[in-house]
Amino acid sequence: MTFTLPAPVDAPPGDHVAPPAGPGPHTPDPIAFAGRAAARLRHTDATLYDLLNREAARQNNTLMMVAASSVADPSVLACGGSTLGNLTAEGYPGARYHAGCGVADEIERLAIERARTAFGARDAIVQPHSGSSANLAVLTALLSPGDTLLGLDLDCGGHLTHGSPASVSGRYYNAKGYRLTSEGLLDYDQIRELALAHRPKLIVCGASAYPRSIDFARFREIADEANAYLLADISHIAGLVAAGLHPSPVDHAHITTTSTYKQLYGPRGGLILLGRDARRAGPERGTLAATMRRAVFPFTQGTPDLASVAAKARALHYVAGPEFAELARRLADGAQAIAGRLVQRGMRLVTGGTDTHMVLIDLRGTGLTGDIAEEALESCGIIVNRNRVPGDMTPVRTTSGLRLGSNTLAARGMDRTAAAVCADLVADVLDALRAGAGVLPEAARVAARARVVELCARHPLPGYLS
Ligand code: DSN
Repeated sequence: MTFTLPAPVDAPPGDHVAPPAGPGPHTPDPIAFAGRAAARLRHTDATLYDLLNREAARQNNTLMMVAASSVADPSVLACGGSTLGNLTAEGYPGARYHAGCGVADEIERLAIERARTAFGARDAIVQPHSGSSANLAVLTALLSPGDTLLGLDLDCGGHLTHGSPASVSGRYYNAKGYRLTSEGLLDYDQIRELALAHRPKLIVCGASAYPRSIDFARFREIADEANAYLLADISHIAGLVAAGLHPSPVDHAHITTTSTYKQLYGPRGGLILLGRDARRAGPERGTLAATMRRAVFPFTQGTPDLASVAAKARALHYVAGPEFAELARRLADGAQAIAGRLVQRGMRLVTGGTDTHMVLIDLRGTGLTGDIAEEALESCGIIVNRNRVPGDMTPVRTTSGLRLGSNTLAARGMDRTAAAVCADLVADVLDALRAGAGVLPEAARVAARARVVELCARHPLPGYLS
């Protein structure tokens, strides 16, 4: 099957047929049916219902401190479970390959407009199923198999899609990696040297485990000098960027990507954003923005998940509003408080602290490994993830570090003081684990669990219980 180039998103609307009727007496409420659906599920599939219930309880009764996670407002999840999930619609607004997409077109245009507003972007593509899908679309659009890309090594905090041999990004392309200084910081001189030596077609900046600010302007200087495209993956810091608490890459990078479920408190999904380079010529035909649209559909994805697009629209509306600025401030303050308290408690942190939501504990020299520490914390209801730290020689499933984040704590309304209490809890468990030579004494586990339950009760997940 061949496809014609989808029309640009900003093409004049009108090439779709309006839906025959608006809401009427036989129109199901797009969201309220969820309550009836829950009852239906309970009666027809009690096994699954119970599992979903257990997961809801687990989330409310544990301290989620995984830096890559957050908690979406229930209205975001409801959009994701709306009737839009029934719609099949390839293509873009005004240029679909199926009938019946008039309302979906309006919703996708709304999501695009909200993404542009939230990030000050000239263009946005809201269909990627995830941050990884967004990155792979960019890679496949800009590189041919065998072309060179330069990204942060996975064991220095890079992402699988930035050139890891475990992913398409490192298997199909000639991936070169840059590393960190001995203090765990990006080394822009080294990145420049590697860029000039290897002449990559694409440089990727952004990270999954890097707690400090990234100088996107410096990356663009290097990319321009090496005649490379620059991709900024801001999946971890998108909320801080939107709130102005971290410099934005949108007008520095040729293309910016992000997942939507971390700091945007949205559904699982991804975005592609374009700034000042949106209208420049792409590598083949049309603008860079048009190239990216084709890269998502039809090159790497088929039908979009339009319910997820609606959920992104909902989350992005919140991101652009005043409450989000407070939330972002709280999550940045919370991470500072966690880092400060952990240092006071004698823990070594990668880079000594944080500029973001993320804190990386270096467990080397403590006698503990990341996997043992992660498991002990989970047994107390504190959810973190084991993570390699720069220079880590342990296997990926063992690791010498822990990665913590403040996104969900902030959403639960926790201020600096409450975040420091969470850090104390982590430190108490790790101290007890060390004292027990890698086995957490039961009394310590019970005491920590009780404090977690009490904290969670005081700071319930927002909007889920009432
Ligand atoms: N990129 C993975 C992480 O940072 O944990 C999942 O989002």
